[in-house]
Amino acid sequence: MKTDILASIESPADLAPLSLAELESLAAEIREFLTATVGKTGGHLASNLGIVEITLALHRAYDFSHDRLVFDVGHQCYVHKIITGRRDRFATLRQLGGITGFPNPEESVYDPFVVGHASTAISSAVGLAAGFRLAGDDRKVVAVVGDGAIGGGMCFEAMNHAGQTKEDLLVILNDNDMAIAETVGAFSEYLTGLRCNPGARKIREDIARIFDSVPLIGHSLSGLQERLLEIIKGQAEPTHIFSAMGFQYFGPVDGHDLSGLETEIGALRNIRGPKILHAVTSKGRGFAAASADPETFHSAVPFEIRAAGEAVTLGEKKNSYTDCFVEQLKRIAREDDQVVAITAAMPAGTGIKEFAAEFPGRFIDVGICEAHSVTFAAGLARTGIKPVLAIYSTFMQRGYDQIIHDVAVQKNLNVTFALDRAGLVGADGPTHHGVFDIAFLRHIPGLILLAPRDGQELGLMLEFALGNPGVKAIRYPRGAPPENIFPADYAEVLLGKSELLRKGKDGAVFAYGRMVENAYRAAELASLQGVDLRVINARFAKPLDAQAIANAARETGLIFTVEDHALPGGFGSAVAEYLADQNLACRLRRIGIPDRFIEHGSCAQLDEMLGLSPETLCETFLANVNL
Ligand SMILES: Cc1ncc(C[n+]2csc(CCOP(=O)(O)OP(=O)(O)O)c2C)c(N)n1
Repeated sequence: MKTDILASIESPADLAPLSLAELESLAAEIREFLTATVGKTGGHLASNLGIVEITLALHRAYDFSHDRLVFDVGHQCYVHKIITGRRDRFATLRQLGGITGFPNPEESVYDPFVVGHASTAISSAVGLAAGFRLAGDDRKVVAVVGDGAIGGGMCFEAMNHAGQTKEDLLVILNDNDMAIAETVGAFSEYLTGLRCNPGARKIREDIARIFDSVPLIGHSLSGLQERLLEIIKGQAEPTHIFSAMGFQYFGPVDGHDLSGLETEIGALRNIRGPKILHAVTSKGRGFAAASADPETFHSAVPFEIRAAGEAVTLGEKKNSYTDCFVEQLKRIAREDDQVVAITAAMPAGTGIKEFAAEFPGRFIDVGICEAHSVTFAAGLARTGIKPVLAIYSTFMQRGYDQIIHDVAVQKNLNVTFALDRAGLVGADGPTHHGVFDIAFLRHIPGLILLAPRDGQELGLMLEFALGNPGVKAIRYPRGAPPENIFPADYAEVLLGKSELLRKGKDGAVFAYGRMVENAYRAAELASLQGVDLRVINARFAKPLDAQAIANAARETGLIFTVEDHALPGGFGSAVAEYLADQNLACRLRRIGIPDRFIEHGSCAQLDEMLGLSPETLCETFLANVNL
């Protein structure tokens, strides 16, 4: 038997000659390789450790340079990347200039789409299958979806569609009973029922045999008898949800049994129409630390392996904006029992897990269902509750119409959106940067948009939001807030009022959210060059502080806006609109994220690259000031 098999895998074709024993050794080598590499780069370890055998079995049964393989979310594509020619570059995973942490067609023909958000794979797979059918192309399509992501509404919409049109596709349901945290929802309980009933498959097969052997059902039985039989069959048939959606259901199978998977997937390749293979896997498999704590190792920070399978994480943990948010939310909730927190499957990432520890009855996890979470918050608010929906900016993109139609149009609902990870997020890259929220919220009538300059101000803004009716969105970034940089006291948070942080006559800098720190530092640097800049913490992108902008325009004749948000439609655009509408003659320089998708890299690297670091901001300030 070969050893060091991984080194010989340049493409999936190299898997074909391997024996079962060699494949099993390869699976073990891949797990070791994954753990060692992700330990250095950080990344989505636990999900990838759980999907090694499924990935190998799929690549043995199909040729995905021709057929198509779509991963849902895409965070579990590392094994796929390793065997599709990217092993040599794997050490650059998620690093600036290196390979991405998600599927990427620019890297490989084996990746049909860029992905990063959940619950899209079945839809895009149905689209591919329909496209191939229309073209008379016999290519096969496979979608891999987790038990967390399948609870998202798009999956049901896609199955509903494919089940009727009978598109030819295979869905692999990778069921590890976990999203990032434990999977929630009734559908998840249903899957647990299937998973935990080892006899279910046998019973189902027996029932199918019995019913198939009843001769000429439609002819020999009356309509009523026939319907009765269908009902009995439906009751005894535990997979009726998938059947009702028009999918043939197979499984549950052991998702780590390579031989079983090969047989099953090989057979399914030849069955036409929509079908689902339910494979049960274990998240973090093969690395004790990750299987013991799959939530932490879902998206792991770099770590060191101490003893066999035992990890230590590196780097000290700093107090983050998320920590400040949850501390402040708990403080307010102690005083106000109407405050209820909602998360869409991100209890740890948003800090809501800690809120739940203190207020278990006032915490709701709706699953990976962002659109629903917004409308659900509207329902709660109608009953007098003050919902706080903590959600990453990028995932809030899923709730756009719901924010307008189900919340804002109602005018008087008290709903607060806590938009975590707003701005650049670093290694997860373009699908995860939260750089569009100001643009997709700013035009909604009545909506109030805030961003704090630090953790303490986040608390003040949260208090303001919960104390005022209507829709409010507070955006705050990933990472640690600044400490001891600004003048110590905080001006009261008043609707549409900014805060003056530094006086100056040569120009005025209006900075928003995380950029207040960088702009303030940049102004200090500029003062060393004899340039005297006013720095304003804008606080509100809507309503704007019209008075402060008008004063700055008249008194300095030069305004800079600084934001870690896309320039089109952002805070700077709002200021430009105001200046134009008021006929205020003033030079304006908008600084922010250009009109393109921003790659992955550390936030500090990206800031530098985009001219948002204190040093690069200072250069722009100096280049534009006329002394
Ligand atoms: C729309 C959206 N919401 C939230 C997330 C964050 N997220 C990434 S992976 C994940 C859990 C996915 O669980 P599952 O589909 O079961 O896959 P597993 O990691 O367990 O293999 C979540 C919530 C996301 N990527 N997209």
